[in-house]
Amino acid sequence: KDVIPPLEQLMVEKEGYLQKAKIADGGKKLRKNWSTSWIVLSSRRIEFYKESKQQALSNMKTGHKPESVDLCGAHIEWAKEKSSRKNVFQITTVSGNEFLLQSDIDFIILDWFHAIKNAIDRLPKD
Ligand code: I3P
Repeated sequence: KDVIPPLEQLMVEKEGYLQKAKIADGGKKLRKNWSTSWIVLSSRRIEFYKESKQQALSNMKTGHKPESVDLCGAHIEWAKEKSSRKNVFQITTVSGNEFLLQSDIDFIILDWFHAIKNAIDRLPKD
């Protein structure tokens, strides 16, 4: 166990706070529940932390794991019709998990959209 992933998978490309709602798990619809999440994008995955960055870092030492999303084969698209909020996009994973991400601040959500889209486009589709 404790396999160390390749270095490029450990490289953080972007991190920050966004509003997040998971709306499906394995294709099964979930009740929408928005909350603030600290989000870490690396080349092939996104990690969603429920806590602040500081809290998440201290929890890591105790083996606490964030929700981790494999971006291989994932889709990203704007999802205006999925929320009454502005600036919402959706990530759908191969495993059928669906996440909405949102910020009221236009440049923040645009930066995230392009960063995640670029990461997905660089990955093999399967
Ligand atoms: C939901 C909550 C969400 C809202 C969602 C509501 O109600 O108000 O914030 O999504 O709308 O159903 P509840 O807390 O009772 O589950 P938005 O903020 O994204 O609009 P929806 O059902 O139209 O998705």
